Amino acid sequence: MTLDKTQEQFLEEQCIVVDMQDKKIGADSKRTCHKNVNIKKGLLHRAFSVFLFNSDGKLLLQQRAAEKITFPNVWTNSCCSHPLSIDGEVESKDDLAEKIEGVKTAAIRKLSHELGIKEGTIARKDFHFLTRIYYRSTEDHPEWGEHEIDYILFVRQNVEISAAPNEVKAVRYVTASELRDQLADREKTGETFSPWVQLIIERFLYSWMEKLDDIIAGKCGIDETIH
Ligand code: DMA
Ligand code: MN
Repeated sequence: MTLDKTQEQFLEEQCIVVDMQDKKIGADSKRTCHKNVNIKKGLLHRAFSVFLFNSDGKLLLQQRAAEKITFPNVWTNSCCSHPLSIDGEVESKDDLAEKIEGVKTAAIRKLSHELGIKEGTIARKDFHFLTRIYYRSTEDHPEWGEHEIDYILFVRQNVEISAAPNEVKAVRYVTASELRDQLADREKTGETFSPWVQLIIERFLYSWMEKLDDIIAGKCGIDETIH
């Protein structure tokens, strides 16, 4: 199968390889990190998932572009990617606060790249780290999968979106109840959702949305557990 040329270039990005405690043990290409053969040997990398809400508390969903090599066309959370093994995104010592700062830098970079939200639009302090989720999927595609420690970031801000067509097919804002209905109706509508967003929605998201005001006010503290 031929891969999209633009997306193929991104396969050379250097992801941060970690152990099960999220301690950095090296770097490897996005290509190597996402091949099921390597995942099955235990190769694990760091990622992030941004959940962006507007001032009404509606969540921004994105549908991934058909060109995406991993998980094309599926609906997922606002923006996902990986902090890279580059200055400002990788930590110098095994310190969670420093890792979170690196993830925020990567999130700012990808919100701009995927959704056209210019750097500086969302202040660093307005990204609220909630927790880390360990996640693995090798069943959706014969060749490509995911195996990550995923940093969850919440933002509530109205933003102007100008999506990159090679990354994003569509976007929409949903309430919690609309999201419930859309998941329940997916056989009927033919929409598909990413396996990680399904896991996060089922296990965590609705209770987080109920306390969105407290999360955004910084009242919930940092969870050091990896779930
Ligand atoms: C990977 O996101 C991150 C998660 C949490 C699955 P992605 O495949 O969208 O990465 P990228 O945008 O860098 O291709
Ligand atoms: Mn990944």
